[in-house]
Amino acid sequence: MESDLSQSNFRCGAIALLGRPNVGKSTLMNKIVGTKVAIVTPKPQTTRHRILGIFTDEKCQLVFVDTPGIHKGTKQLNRNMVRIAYSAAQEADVLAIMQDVTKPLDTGTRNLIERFADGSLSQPRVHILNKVDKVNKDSLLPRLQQLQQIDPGAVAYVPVSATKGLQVEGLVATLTQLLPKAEPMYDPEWFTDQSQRQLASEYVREQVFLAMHQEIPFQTAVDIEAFYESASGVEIEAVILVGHERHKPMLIGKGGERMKMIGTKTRLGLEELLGCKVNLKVWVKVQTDWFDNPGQLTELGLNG
Ligand SMILES: Nc1nc2c(ncn2[C@@H]2O[C@H](COP(=O)(O)OP(=O)(O)OP(=O)(O)O)[C@@H](O)[C@H]2O)c(=O)[nH]1
Ligand SMILES: [Mg+2]
Repeated sequence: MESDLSQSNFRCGAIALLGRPNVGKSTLMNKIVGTKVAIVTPKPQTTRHRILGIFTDEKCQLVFVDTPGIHKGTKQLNRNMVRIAYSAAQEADVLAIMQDVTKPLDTGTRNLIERFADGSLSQPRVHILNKVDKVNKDSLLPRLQQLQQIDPGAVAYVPVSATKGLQVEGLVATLTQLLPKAEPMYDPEWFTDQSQRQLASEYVREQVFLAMHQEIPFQTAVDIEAFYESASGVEIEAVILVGHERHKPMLIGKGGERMKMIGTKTRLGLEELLGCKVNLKVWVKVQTDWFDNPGQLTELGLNG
């Protein structure tokens, strides 16, 4: 591969994955990269950071920039998340705008597309219609026509299934052609820019999102207080921050059962990711309204 990487036809660039929450941006990035670099849950607003997922082969290096779903929110955290998405779009070489075809093309999605298609950003736009495994093929044609009317200037409209991998190879080929001819930006062995510590924090948060309901996940953050290698593997100490006193017992569960489950599932996921034994300790701490406190958001790396 090394000799091929230095060929002048090699393409490399950044592709911003943009869209409403829950459309499958992180799922698609993980599928292409081949590793869970971004957490995925059935709940909206799962992604809070800008996360890189790097795919390299002999012809190209695609640097995906996964972003938080674009949504309306009054809390400082939500405003920061949306700002992260728009600034990732400005810096990318290609805009990949994703939607969920199992849901009608609603006003929020339409506004989002119009905002990117209004000429203020000059990069090529590719529309990705995700979750085609869940819909009848006949419903796709009217959807594509509707989309072409809203954004006739896009270079491609690609139906895919991120979970099943349908049309994903074709999408990668389309995106590659839109990237500049350039040398790789990252070591071909790398698949993300996140540290193992950041990944550990996200893996804990994923389990909190999966285990909890209503507003609790959205008002929860994870801080890794210690992460170090030991003779037996990796030692991790994580603190789950909850925004309200009443959330703490709910997260811990009867006799600590829920925390135990969150800890075990996180540990198993991290052991698979890191390829070694993980010793994980998790605590819960109340930090009132952290999601509206700029200082705390900065400390958690969530300041946008
Ligand atoms: N059936 C089906 N489900 C999918 C597909 N892609 C993603 N999903 C599901 O959609 C849900 C949301 O996926 P995510 O990848 O977290 O979505 P996201 O766009 O990153 O969401 P945010 O981070 O909240 O903006 C998860 O339950 C996924 O399993 C798909 O192709 N088909
Ligand atoms: Mg996501």
